[in-house]
Amino acid sequence: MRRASAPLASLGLGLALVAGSALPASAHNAVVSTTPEEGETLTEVPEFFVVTTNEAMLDVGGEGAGFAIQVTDGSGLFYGDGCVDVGGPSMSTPAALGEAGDYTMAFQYVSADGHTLSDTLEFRYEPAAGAEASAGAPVPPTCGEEPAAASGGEDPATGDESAAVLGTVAVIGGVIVLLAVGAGVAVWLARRRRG
Ligand SMILES: [Cu+2]
Repeated sequence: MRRASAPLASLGLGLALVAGSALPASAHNAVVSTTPEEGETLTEVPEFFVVTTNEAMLDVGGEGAGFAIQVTDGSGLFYGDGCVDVGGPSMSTPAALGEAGDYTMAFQYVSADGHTLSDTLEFRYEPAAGAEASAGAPVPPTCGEEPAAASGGEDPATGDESAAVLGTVAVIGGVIVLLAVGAGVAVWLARRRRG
């Protein structure tokens, strides 16, 4: 009972901290490194394209909702499989590139404060002669689907509006709980360290 009360009190304090700081904008995650870097010339395709920020990204639900890395060539064709893996402060996607030329990497992530941020960077690809070029797709790839299935107009979207609203409410609630727990743990750890 005595042991449980410290974390619980910390959680309460965490909730209070979150409530008190919810209105003043907290700092956004800042990008600290990317693969490739802005303006870089790649001579071979890296294993992953990566964006790393200064703190953990907010992957509510653990499925990468709101996260994206899109690589396009000079003619607007998309490369890669559309899958994004979020881990702590970084997100990555398996890298693929086509012919030599100029490319753009656009990316979007959810900051620790719940805000969605995006940016783009330019890079160049100059592979050795004979390097294998991946095929580009005319539309952004969707993770888990074959690229550019430009056939039948069947739209698999089924969610109605109330489901979307409920989902939004659930996400906001989840964010608040996560922030509160995080702040509580931080306070608890700080107290432990001090004590
Ligand atoms: Cu923000």
